[in-house]
Amino acid sequence: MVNIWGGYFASNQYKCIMNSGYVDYIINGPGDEAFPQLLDALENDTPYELIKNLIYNLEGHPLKTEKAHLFDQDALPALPYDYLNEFYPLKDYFGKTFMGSKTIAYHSSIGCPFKCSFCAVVPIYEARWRGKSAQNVFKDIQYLNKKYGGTAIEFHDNNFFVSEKRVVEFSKLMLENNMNMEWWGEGRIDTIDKYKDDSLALMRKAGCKMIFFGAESGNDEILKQMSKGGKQTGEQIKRFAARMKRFDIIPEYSFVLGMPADTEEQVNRQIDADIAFIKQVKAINPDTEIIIYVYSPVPTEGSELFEKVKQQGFKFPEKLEDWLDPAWQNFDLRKNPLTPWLKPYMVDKIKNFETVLNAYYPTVSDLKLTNLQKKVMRSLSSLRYNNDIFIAPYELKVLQKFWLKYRQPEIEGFYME
Ligand code: B12
Ligand code: SF4
Repeated sequence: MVNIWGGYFASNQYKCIMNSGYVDYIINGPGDEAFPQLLDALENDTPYELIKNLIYNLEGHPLKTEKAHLFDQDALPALPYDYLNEFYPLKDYFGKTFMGSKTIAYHSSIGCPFKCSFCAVVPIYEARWRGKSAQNVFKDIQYLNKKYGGTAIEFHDNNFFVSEKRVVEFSKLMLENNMNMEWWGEGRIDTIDKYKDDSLALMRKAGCKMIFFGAESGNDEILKQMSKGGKQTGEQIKRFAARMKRFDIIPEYSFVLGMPADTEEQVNRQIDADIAFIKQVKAINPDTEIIIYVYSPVPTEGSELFEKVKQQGFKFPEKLEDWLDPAWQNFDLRKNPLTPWLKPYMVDKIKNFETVLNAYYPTVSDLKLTNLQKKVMRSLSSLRYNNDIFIAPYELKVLQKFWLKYRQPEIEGFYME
């Protein structure tokens, strides 16, 4: 039997996978061409060594072939929704979310033109991005709406908003055709902060309800280390939250806490500073949704950040089996990494703050939360939130787990019915 793996984990952690002896080939990044080409080569016993986006072992060492160009997304054949529907009824995948009763998941572009030094997308796409035209995105959405009843959209692109022109064209098409659908996507603060006011107003009118942004940190030095700086600053993050409020678009800000620093005290101080910063953002625009990640390194070889991470003694598992260890699984879920600079009391502090924050400001994306539940949680957590008492919030944790069954959108996606 031949074993072929693909996806972000396989592409980024290829060394231990290829050394494990369980896997013969990895499709490194996009598999749309590489995978069928590899299957052809294996079936017909022809050479596979020149197939792009492939990893295989040569004399016991993993070898990566050249990366393929990202192909023109408009040149791809139309997605075979009707065919898919015969086997996997699409209606089963259109869940009820806070945006609409039947939410479509849609990928309108691949890659990302940026190189944030903590991001798993960078080693795969190497700062390249290609998107479908606004017209083709719209055509698919309209088809899914008319034929299958889709009423809202989650754009799963790494960066839906790279081109203002494309977003504006898409918004115009949605409006001109009275689509009346709400949508969500992921973007960058520094990119969208350059959008014209008219574009933002148009997007909102065309259904743009919430945008996920990597705010990451309020500290400009850290933003620089993450390769976000120069363009994104703490001041801009706050200003932009206020700007989004003006246009009634909910900014969903994701933060990465627990970055390496030279001393334990500095790491701890930065966590406190990030917590204080998040509270400032919330004070500016209380509707801002906050997502908290704990920094889990990805192998962005050559970046200043990854060098620092290695210097501080961090190492990925050398054996594939080690990834099955619950501690490494937690690492992969960005919740409790095994980074040498982060002490257990710091992880507790981050998680406790998250518990209090989610009680005081529950996500709007969890439809099942009742007003009564929100009110109770808010009053129970207000003393803690307002006085920075985050230690041991067991009463909130128990209620979130058993009464609210609180759902964190970053782990399980938006609440769906
Ligand atoms: C949607 C999504 C989610 C949804 C998933 C919903 C669902 N039911 O599927 C939710 C919100 C639940 C989610 C959760 C998480 N996610 Co997520 N998610 C995504 C997102 C936005 C899209 C993934 C997707 O569907 N892509 C569509 C497919 C077709 O594209 P693709 O995966 O790139 O696949 C191509 C190739 O890789 C290859 N390929 C892929 N698989 C295979 C398999 C084989 C055999 C072959 C040959 C080829 C192949 O071919 C495909 C076509 O070219 C990506 C970012 C992105 N835009 O890619 C992040 C992303 C995958 N998620 C990520 C993370 C970190 C998480 C969380 C850990 C976050 C958290 N703290 O909780 C959790 C993990 C949850 C879990 N239990 O595992 C990271 C992964 C980083 C990594 N592995 O190093 C990403 C890349 C985001 C990021 N920039 O950091 N996620
Ligand atoms: S902008 Fe987002 S997707 Fe792009 S490299 Fe940075 S973190 Fe990754």
